[in-house]
Amino acid sequence: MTFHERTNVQTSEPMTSVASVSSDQISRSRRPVLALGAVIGAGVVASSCAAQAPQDTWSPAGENAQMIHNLQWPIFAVAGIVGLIVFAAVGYAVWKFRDRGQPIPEQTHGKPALEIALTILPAVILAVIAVPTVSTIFALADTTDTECVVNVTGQQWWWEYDYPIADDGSICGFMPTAGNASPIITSGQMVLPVGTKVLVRGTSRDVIHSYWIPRLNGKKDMVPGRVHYLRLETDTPGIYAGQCTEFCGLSHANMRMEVIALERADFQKWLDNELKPYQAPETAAAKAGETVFIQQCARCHQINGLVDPINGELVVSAPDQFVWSGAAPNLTNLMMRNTFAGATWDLLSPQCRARVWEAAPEEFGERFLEGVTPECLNTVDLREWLRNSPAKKPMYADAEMLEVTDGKTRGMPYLALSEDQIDLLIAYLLERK
Ligand code: HEC
Ligand SMILES: [Cu+2]
Repeated sequence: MTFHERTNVQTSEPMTSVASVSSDQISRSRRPVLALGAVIGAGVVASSCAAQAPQDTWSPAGENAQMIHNLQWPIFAVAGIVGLIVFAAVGYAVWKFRDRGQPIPEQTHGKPALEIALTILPAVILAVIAVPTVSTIFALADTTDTECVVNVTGQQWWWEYDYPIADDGSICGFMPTAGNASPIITSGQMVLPVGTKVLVRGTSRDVIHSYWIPRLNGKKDMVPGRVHYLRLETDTPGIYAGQCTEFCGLSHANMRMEVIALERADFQKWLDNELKPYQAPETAAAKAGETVFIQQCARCHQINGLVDPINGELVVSAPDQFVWSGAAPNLTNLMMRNTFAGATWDLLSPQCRARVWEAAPEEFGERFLEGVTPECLNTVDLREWLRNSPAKKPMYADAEMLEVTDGKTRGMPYLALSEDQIDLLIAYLLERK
C-alpha cells in the first residue's frame, strides 16, 4: 500500500462514521484530565509545604548565590508566563479542533506577518534577558576581592581540602594562636569563617568532577590539569550541603560535600585545634589501636605527627603507591568532621546529628566544635566501612572483588580486619580530634 492510498483511507474513514457522542463518553474522556490536574495540584502543595531542603537554590545564603537568585527569579517568572500562554493555546487548540468526524479543514501554507512576529518576539525577550545574564556571569567570575584561599581537589569519590599558608604565616587570614602554621588537609567538609570571601582553587586528580553547594554559588567543574576559581561566601553559621554534579564514575552518587560556616572566633578555635601537636593515645585500647593503624592503615592515611614507637620514626603515608587515585583522606582530626567517605555517611548518630544540623546560628559553632564524642559516634556505619568498604561504597562493579593491579586498588580496599581490630581502631580514632 502506498502512502497516498493510506491517507485516502484515513481521510475518508471518519466521514463515513460520524456518530453522536454520548454524555457517558464525554465524562469518561474528562476523567484523566481531572486526575492529572489533581496530581499536579497535590505536587505543588506538597513541594511548597516541605521543610527547608538542604540543597535549595531558591534560598540563597551568600552573596554569590544571591546574585544568581536575583537573576533566576525574574527569568523564571517570564519563562513561566510564556509557558502558561503556550500550554493554554495548545490546550485550546486540542479541545476546539478535536476530531468530531468533521472533514479536514482547508490546507494553507505560510502566514508571513505571524511568522515574523513570532521570530522577533522571542529574539527580543532573549536579548533583554541576555543583559543581566552576561553581567551576572562577569560579576560571579570576579575573584579579585577574595580574602582567603582553600585548595579543593576532586578525588574518586571524595573531596580533599587543603588550607595553604600565606606569606605572612596566616591560614585563610587567621594567625595560629600558638606556634607556626602548617598546611591543614581535610576531607568531606570545608570549614570556613562567615562573612569572608573565600577563593576556592579547584582541580581534580583523576576525572572531571563538579563542585556545587547550591545555597552558596553555582557549579564549577574541577578538571585534571587545570585550576578553576570559585568564590564562596556565607553570612550565617551552619551547614551547607552539596554533591558532585559531574558524572565521575561508579560512586558518583556517593560523592557529596558540605561547607561548615563558623563565626570568626569559632573558626580560630577550629584552626588552632587542627594545628595542635599529635596527641599520643590515652587508653590501652587506643594505644593498641595505634599499632593496628600503623600496620594496616598508615601506608594510605596520614595522621600528622604520628611516630612509630618501634623505630621512633615519623610515619608518612604513600597513598600514590597503593590507590589509583593517588590519595586517601588525611585522618589527623577525623572526629572533628561529622561525615566520612565523601560526606556520604554520618560520623554522628542521628540524634547527635540533628543537634548540630538544627542548631540556631548562635549555637551552631559550639556544637560543631564538640566534634564526635564516644556517645555520639555512629558506630554502625563506621564499623561497616572498616569491615568492608567496597561493599558499602561501590568501588568495583563487583563488590566482592578485590582488584589489585600493580599493587594498587581503586578506593579503600577490603582489609579483612577482625572485629577486635575494629574495636581498637575505633578507640584510637575517637581520640583524633
Ligand atoms: C590502600 C589504601 C588504604 C588503606 C590501606 C586504608 N584506607 Fe581508608 N581510605 C582509603 C581511601 C582511598 C579512602 C577514600 C574513600 C572514599 O571516600 O571513597 C579511604 C577512606 C577512609 C575513611 C573515611 C575518611 C574521610 O574523611 O572520608 C576512613 C575513616 C578510613 N578510610 C579508615 C581507614 C582505616 C582505619 C584503615 C586501616 C584499617 C584504612 N582506612 C586503610 C584508602 C585506604
Ligand atoms: Cu565526582
